[in-house]
Amino acid sequence: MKIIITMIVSALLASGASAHSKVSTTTPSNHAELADVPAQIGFDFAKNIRLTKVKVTHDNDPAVPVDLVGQTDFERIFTLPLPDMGDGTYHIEWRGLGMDGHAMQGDFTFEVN
Ligand SMILES: [Cu+2]
Repeated sequence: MKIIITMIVSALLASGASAHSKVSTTTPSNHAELADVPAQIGFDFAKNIRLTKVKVTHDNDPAVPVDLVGQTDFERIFTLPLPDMGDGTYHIEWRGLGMDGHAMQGDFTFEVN
C-alpha cells in the first residue's frame, strides 16, 4: 500500500511540474542593479505561453500596465516597452496562460541607481 501511494504522489508531482511553463530568463535579470532605465523588458519562457497582463510598480508609485504590443499569440519570447519611471526599484508582475489553459503568474524586480 505504501508503495502505491508513493507512486501516485510521484506521478502527481511530475505532471504538475511539467504542465506549467516557467519563466527561464528575464531581461533585466531578477535583482539586477542598473545604471539606466532599460527601454524594454524581456521574458524567455521554457514553453510557449500567452501573456495576458504585465504591470510595473515603481517604488511606492501605483502600478502601471505595460503595453503588451498587441500580443495575442502563444510565444516563448516576449519583448515589451518599459515606461521610464526614473531611478528606484521596479517590480514587474506578469500573468499568462499556458498552452494547457492553466493560468500562470510570476514577478521579478530590478533596481536603477
Ligand atoms: Cu498547466
